[in-house]
Amino acid sequence: LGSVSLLGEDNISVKNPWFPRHASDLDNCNHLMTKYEPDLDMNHPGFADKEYRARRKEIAEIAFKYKYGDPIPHVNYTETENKTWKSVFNTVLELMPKHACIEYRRVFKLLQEEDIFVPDRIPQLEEMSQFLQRQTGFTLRPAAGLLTARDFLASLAFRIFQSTQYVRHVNSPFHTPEPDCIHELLGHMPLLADPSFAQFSQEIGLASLGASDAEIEKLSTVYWFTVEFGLCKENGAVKAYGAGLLSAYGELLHAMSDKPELRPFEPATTAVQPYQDQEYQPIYFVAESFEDAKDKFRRWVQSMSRPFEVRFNPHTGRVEVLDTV
Ligand code: TIH
Ligand code: FE2
Repeated sequence: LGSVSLLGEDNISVKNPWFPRHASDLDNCNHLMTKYEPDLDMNHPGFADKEYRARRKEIAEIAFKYKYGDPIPHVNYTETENKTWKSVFNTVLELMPKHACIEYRRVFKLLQEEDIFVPDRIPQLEEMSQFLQRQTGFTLRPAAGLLTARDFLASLAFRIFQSTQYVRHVNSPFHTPEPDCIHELLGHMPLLADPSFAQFSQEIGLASLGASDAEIEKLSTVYWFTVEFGLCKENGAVKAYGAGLLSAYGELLHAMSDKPELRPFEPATTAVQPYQDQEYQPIYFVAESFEDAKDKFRRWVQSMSRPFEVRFNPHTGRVEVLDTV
């Protein structure tokens, strides 16, 4: 008999599960989910478009070759891709003053002042990564597509956001069921440049390291209803901060109409709310503020079963593990 280790429900060692301890370990955290790939999903607008599929492959190659520390390679976006960006960008410009939270609006303006957000061209991930680094220490790394929740959440622990770099199909500019760089750039980037939101994102990431499969499911549900589709209160009104709303004109208007149900954000119940990603959400959760969401989230994370605590050491860039049992 060899050494005996304690195994959890998913057969990984409970006391010593592998998870990334440093940003360079994320080179091993880019497993893809294939459910929405244009090659495999007959409903994808790019399914019958050979040229689109070839373009997706070309851009995905960048992510497959990418290693920690590399600058993110430049993509020469085509006229069609830039046109798609422009139409989404213009709808955001139009809807943002009324519906986006103040944190989003503040950074959006900054990005315009720095000429990173302009109507005529898609920002490059590398320039965006450098911008974020100056604001909150977040950086980007290119992702080939939708990642597993475990890999995606793990990167957040290091203030790294794995971002797609390809563009949605020109025939569906205002909503896509899979992430694309327009969603990442217009939806996620402004909030990742907000200090309080950046902290919240990192804490979801830290909570995911070494968590069980069941807990990863709960954390990704919380992520879904906050970072992707969250609403928050602002001077008595309801505003959007979720990236999936801010990058999708149709869903933003749906969220702001009287059709969906709005519930208060409460991690324990939000975490078990079933969700789908094919159509607009029937339910949204409303946070009092980022600070309040963070407080509630922290208290809830304490109830997780992980037999250790983790902490990010910003001086070394390493995650330290503290035994609690
Ligand atoms: N539905 C969003 C959009 O069209 O921009 C993209 C996604 C958000 C969450 C998952 S995919
Ligand atoms: Fe997203």
